[in-house]
Amino acid sequence: MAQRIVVDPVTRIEGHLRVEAMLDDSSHIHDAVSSGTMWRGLEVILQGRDPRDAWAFCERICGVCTTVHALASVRAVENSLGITVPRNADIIRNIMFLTQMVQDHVIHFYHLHALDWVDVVSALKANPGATAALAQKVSPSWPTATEGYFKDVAGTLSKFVASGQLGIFQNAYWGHPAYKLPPEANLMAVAHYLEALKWQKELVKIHTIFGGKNPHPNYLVGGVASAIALNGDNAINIERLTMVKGLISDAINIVENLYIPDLLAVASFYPEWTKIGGGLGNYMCYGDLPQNGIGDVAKFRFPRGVILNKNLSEVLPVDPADPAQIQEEISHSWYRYPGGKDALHPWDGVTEANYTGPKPPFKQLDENKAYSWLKAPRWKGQAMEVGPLARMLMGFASGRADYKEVVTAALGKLKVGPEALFSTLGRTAARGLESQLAVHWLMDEYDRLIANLKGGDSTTADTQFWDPATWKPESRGYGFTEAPRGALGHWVHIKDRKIANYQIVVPSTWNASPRDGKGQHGAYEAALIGTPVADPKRPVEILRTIHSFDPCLACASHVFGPDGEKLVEVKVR
Ligand code: NFE
Ligand code: MG
Repeated sequence: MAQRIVVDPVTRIEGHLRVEAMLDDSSHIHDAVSSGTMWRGLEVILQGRDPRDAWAFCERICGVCTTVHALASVRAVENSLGITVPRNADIIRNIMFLTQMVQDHVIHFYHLHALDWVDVVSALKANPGATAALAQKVSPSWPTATEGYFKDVAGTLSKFVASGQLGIFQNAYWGHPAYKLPPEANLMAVAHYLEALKWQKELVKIHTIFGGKNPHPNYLVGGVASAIALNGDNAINIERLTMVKGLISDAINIVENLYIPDLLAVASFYPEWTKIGGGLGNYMCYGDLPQNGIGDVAKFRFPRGVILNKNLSEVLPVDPADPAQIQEEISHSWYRYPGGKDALHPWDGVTEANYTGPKPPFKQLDENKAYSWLKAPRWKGQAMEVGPLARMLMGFASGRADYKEVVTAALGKLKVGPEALFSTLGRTAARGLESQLAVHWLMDEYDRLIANLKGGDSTTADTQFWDPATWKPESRGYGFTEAPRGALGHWVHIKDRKIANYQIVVPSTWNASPRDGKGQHGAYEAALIGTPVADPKRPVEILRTIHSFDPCLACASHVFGPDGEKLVEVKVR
């Protein structure tokens, strides 16, 4: 029967997202609405401040992508002021960036997304001996694959369930027929969920070494806030760097022997999800991981570009500084632009709230009017998907052998062709394959750092333009990165040594964007269309596709209600 399903809030994400899905008579989604339901106004807070401080404010947009806003911010200010950072600073930033990416992807897979595919309650029916045999087959190099170990995990789990306090496993559609894993695979996944949870806090010690803390490590305009003296006692020395190397080795072990085997094992039970959830078919990357300075885009390990209509034979160029390329539209957003304009490049961007939605509590949004706190970013007027799938496709389409190798190996193991990438499962797999590349690049960056230090260069910052007296009266700049969820850009306009305007366009804003003036859907909305929903009261299918993007609405709207009021009407788990 035709009906409208509301999921609000979508959980196991960061921030506040509401999704409305319209079902047709055959219970397929024929249209969808993605709405960011909170507002903060960070871009407004930045106006009038010292541009050297902007990173510290921006970084606190989010506790999930804990460093990327600082990175984009210092790059924007450096671009504006004409600062080139020393080689060590580029490398240390790359190390901090990759550390965050790998941690975030592992957390997403095990802790935010796996429970869409893994039925925790079914794990109670597993035979621990059979689970150990399965685990030995799936990941032969992982040490915990014993009967006794799985018996213990099952015991802990049944105590949770018996007490009625599922804690972190509360609230999901347990027992839903869409869960396809046998009990043993479910138990294995639950055990690895707990192991990954313990490990993820270790990796980010790399941030505490180079940036003093995590989350939100320290950054610096002109370089990094890490003094290095290999044989000293009062700076980062060889003992600390050796610890970094150990943490990277552990990360390689986790990604190769736990994450990737689990990902492929789970994926093999859900082949139908390689045909669902593809969506826009347009992909965009700004690129990152400079090997020869931020200006040498051709040498980035994450390539820049746009792919249109799934056409992998052509990668189009992207220029974040070109007002004709990147614009944010507001025809379906709760904002106002001066002069009634509908689209602005971020250098001229304006953040002025204009709520015109229904008075809460309300039943449904009207997609023909404004319906989100997210703007609608567009590339040359087109909606784009950003993120791990976009990056893997960009590497593949750019002819990069390293990308082709991991993609081809995974497709071979799952016995599917490249078209399977354009799907919900393709998006989820891309995140794992990207982690496989990223974790080895992390070790490469570490080796580059050591080589550079041993070559006698220990400079980590260039402070010649630190003093505002050296700045031009007015300048503009942009900074970018490939955040875990995709292309992230910051644009700054500096005037009289202060921030005159600051605009942030975030990956989840691209992906979760509302419709634009031409009625084009954002990536979430487009990906939901065509999805069959077996039970409208328990729409696990909606969660699978939305979670495959790894939403972060805290980033996306960089904003929340002045009274923290909830705009919630219907609660679906
Ligand atoms: Ni808050 Fe973020 C990432 C940024 S949003 S998580 O990754 O930038 O998409
Ligand atoms: Mg913004």
